Amino acid sequence: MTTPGMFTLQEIQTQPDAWAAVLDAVREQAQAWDTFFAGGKDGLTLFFGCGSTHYLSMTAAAVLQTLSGQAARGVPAAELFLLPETWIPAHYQISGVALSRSGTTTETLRAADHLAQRYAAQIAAVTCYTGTPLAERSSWTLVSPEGHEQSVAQTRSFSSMLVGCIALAALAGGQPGYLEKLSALPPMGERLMQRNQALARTLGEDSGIAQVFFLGSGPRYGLACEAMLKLKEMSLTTSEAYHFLEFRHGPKSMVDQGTLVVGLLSDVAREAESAVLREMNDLGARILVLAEDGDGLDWAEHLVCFESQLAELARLPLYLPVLQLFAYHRALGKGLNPDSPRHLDAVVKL
Ligand code: F1P
Repeated sequence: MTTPGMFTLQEIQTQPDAWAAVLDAVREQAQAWDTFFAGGKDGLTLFFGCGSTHYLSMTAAAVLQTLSGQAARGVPAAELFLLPETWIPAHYQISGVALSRSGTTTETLRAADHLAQRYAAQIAAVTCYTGTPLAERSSWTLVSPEGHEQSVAQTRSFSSMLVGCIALAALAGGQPGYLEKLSALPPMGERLMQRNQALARTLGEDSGIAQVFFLGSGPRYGLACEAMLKLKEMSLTTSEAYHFLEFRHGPKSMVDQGTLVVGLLSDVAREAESAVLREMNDLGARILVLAEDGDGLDWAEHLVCFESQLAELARLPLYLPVLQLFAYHRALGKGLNPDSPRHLDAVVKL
């Protein structure tokens, strides 16, 4: 017998195992990926996907560029075959990294074909299934072996593909030692969920929250978008994502007592980001902060601390589990089934 949300909860809770499994997969394939990244050195690497995997593409590109210095962008897959010249500069050697849980989304396959045919791009993929049409099109394929899911909304798949992308970026940046640091993530993810499950539930069941804004900058912007999508898909809640300082330029007019602002705080821009959150707090919003530690954040009503001691990019996956749990509890609180969101299919096939 299945109960509402059963699969989603199980997938969220088991994601640390999927992180460990994808790191093993990267270690096994490390040499093969060297050739992919060598090809992208003097060109532009385009990460692309749809929905969750588009948001992953933005974070993955930011991480690759930061760790390796190689130019990289995250792009919605359809843009690459509908409006390619708006994304692809002339005379650049293009490499493509297709991101797709299923490996069967039509737009992602078309984008891969278009890049290969029109731009002679080398194509790689990060996915959760073997033997897919996407894998057939890719000369390098990283499969997150435990990333597959029954639920429509991506949780374990997304975060495990993210761990895979960070590990690959570290290899591209000539930092193989980074993989050992990433190995610390699974137990940290477990602890984080244990410590914050009550908070996720309390916030999720709080019917005083009518709308949620997720703020994240740099590589955290894609994660803010993904958290926003999770809340929409599972719980049909009005939610939006912004870069931190963008929020002052208009969106803040939406803030009221029924607003929760979630800040995915960085180390590097922490002061400027905290100032935005404090301002929104003063305007009446409730605040949830996710940060490495609680220094200077005692004013925040809700705080999730990682205490990971990991480099900023290595700890990116830790932003996700508590926000996924929040979406899950909010869905259940509203009488919805987070396993099968309204109007959605697991894959969009055109
Ligand atoms: C991408 C995706 C999901 C979304 C939706 C449809 O699929 O857009 O992110 O939740 O249900 O598919 P994929 O290409 O990553 O398999």
